[in-house]
Amino acid sequence: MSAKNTFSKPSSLPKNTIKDAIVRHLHCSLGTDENKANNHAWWKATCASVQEHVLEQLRKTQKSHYLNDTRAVHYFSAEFLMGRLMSNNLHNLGLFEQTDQALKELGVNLTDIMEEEPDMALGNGGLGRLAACFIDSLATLDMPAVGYGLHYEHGLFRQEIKNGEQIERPDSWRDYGNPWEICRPESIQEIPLYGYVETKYGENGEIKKEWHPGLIVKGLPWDIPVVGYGGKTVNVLRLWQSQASDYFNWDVFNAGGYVDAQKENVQAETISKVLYPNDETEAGKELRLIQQYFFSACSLKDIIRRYKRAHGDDWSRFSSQVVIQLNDTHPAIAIPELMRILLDRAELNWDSAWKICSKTFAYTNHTLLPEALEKWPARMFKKILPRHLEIIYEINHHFMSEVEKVWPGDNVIKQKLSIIEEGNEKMIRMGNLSVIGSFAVNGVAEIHSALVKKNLFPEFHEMWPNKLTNVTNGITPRRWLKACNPKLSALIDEKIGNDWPLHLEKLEQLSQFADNAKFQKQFMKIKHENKVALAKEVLALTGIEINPKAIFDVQIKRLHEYKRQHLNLLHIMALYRRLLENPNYDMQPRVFLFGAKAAPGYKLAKDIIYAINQVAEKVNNDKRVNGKIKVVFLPNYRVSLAEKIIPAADVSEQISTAGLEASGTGNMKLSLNGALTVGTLDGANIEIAEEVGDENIFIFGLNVDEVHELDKVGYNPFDFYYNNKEIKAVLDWLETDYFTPGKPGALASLKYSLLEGGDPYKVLADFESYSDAQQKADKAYGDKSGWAKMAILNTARMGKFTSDRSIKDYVEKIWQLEPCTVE
Ligand code: 26Q
Repeated sequence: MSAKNTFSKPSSLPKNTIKDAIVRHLHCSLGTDENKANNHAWWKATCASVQEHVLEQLRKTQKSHYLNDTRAVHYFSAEFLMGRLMSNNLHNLGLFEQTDQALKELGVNLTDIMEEEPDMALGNGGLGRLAACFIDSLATLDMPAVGYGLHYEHGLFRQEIKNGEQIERPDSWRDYGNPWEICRPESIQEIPLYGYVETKYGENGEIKKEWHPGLIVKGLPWDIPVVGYGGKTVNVLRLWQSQASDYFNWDVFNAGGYVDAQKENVQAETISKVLYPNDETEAGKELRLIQQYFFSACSLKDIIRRYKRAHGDDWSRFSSQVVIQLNDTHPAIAIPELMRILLDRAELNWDSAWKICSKTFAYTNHTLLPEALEKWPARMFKKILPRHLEIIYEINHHFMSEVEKVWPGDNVIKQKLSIIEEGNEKMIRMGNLSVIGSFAVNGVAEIHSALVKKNLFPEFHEMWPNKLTNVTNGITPRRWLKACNPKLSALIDEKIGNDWPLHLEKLEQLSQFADNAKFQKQFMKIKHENKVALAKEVLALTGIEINPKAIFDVQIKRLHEYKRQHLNLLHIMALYRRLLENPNYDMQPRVFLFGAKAAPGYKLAKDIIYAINQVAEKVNNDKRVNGKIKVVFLPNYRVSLAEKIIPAADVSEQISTAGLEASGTGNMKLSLNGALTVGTLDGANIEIAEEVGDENIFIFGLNVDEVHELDKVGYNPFDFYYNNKEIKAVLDWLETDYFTPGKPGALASLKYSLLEGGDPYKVLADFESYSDAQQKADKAYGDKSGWAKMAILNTARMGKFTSDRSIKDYVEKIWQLEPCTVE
């Protein structure tokens, strides 16, 4: 690949121009003036001025892609967790300092007005944020790319904590308008749903299928410009909003399909109303499948319209111009949808259609958890997408003949590889469909991809040894270092120059200063200042005072048993107990910070949040603790909060049961900002350990093979309960009313899940090793210079984890794109 991207100096404008533009928008777009404007108005006026530059580059980019007839990647994702855009856009355009200065002269503080921007929280967690980092890198590397997804009216719920418990409130990120997005009514698409399939015979006796939908909905696209670093390429993220269609199919009405559709009570507008949390209860499932089809179908139509504009009805070049990356199986329905268009609309024969289709899609897997692999009841497909069900059966039929050639007569293997799961209720396995319909399949970290080959899809790997591959995840250093940690960024600029955001491997040059006492002081002074800033934020958000000299130990991620926030909590309780038993117990003061949303229907996850808050209440107010432990649960964890926590972290908790966290990406962000990882040999932690060196990370616990071995011999959590006094004491403590005065047993579900419940995530098996690793971290922090050296080496050795590297890997191994430069 020839994606040479030399650092081009970001554009710069005289600050008067910026100042004038902001004032002009204040007057002409917002109808206010400098004296009346509040922070919100200043924010909007600043957005509008920035957007002028963005749109100029967007136009040039689109022209350049069109004139060069470029091959492009289309990143299909049900989630894009973009966060706020102002700071990122300013940095990527190279306009941050000048805008800061211009606003200062107007008496306005840029940091304050950036707080006005609501997060675009159109995602659950890692998978959605990965999509956001990837589109940043694609634009930065001048790759022709479009992100496609859903324009949810409500993003992930807003979390409030009341009496220690999580309450979900609607997230209304667009209540006062989103200044970054552009509505494109000229590109509306119409999407069919429900109804029935008619079989017809053509003139030559050939069979033809015609789908008579029962409902047609409109897809209205909203474009969000994605500015690459350096401000040259501006790609788009196109998000679809559903609307009722005025179009009415009278045929179907007469055939009774309308009533059918009404009975389903699917109001077109509800399709893009809410983002589903990642637990998914049976009740809401149907709408989720419709969401998936809706955005996949809109996006495919959009791609085909653009392709036809350049190539007419000649399908022969489609797969050389278009590659579609499926972010998990959520958009996998795009595979039968493209087949439907090629067969029923373009009237290609099966083999020609399949050839195109199977050269167009590639699929990224993000999980090995069996309960997280998507399956849909065949009867639901029949109702909503009757033609797609037929096509899926036919894809499966063709595929089964391939299997027969490799394993003649082997019905066990056929059952395993079939797209259809037989049983009481026939199910469609979206993972199998995705592997069969894609030319490449990747996991998201080395260990995860190895397990995909070995445990998840071993027979597919045997059939197609080159299809399964690895692309290790990455994060954009523009948002996750340059923008969120300006002081450290300035120090790095001073030491090694300012092109590291484009060439993150250059951070390695910092390692020459790792032993330098002066640099250590500078590095740790910045960490301290970031901790002071976070302490202020924590006080404002929770009323809890924390000591910036204490170790800031953070665990920030979705709440899930496999991520083991409860392992962290049990250890905190153990420390508390040690302090009560021995007031002179030797430990560095430590602040344990948690940020996590639990899926609304995930009872035990909510119980863990409650337990953290109840333990916090007790520990924080116990004089005997003498300030040595503080526990803080920060409500409503989201991208913008992560940007405040990460620069202030000393310790990063990455403590999933080995084999269960596909990659993790928070682990990369924290280490990049100089936090030391306490972690298991899981996901990308393994590669982080390889990069930073074993002496700069605290690894503990069972590895993947040992977890597997323990399962084979039979894991009994009671062995650990009875053989480790501390484990027994803290678990029994949970059952008393010590942490929940007047409410004994309020935390008992946690103990139950770890004992009678079988402790499926091996919390007790890893407890002792975890406690030892924490003790090592505690000792290490006592040596100020030693700690500084380790922290510096973490930052210096994170170069591999830039999402630019991930994107270059995708480009080389899968997408085969060429960069297209923009003037
Ligand atoms: C599925 C069905 C119905 C409703 C929701 C969902 C759903 C939604 C989101 C299922 C899963 C997700 C998100 C998964 C996710 O974030 N996975 C994470 O992906 C990261 C990026 O690759 C990895 O780093 C994490 O290890 C992985 O957990």
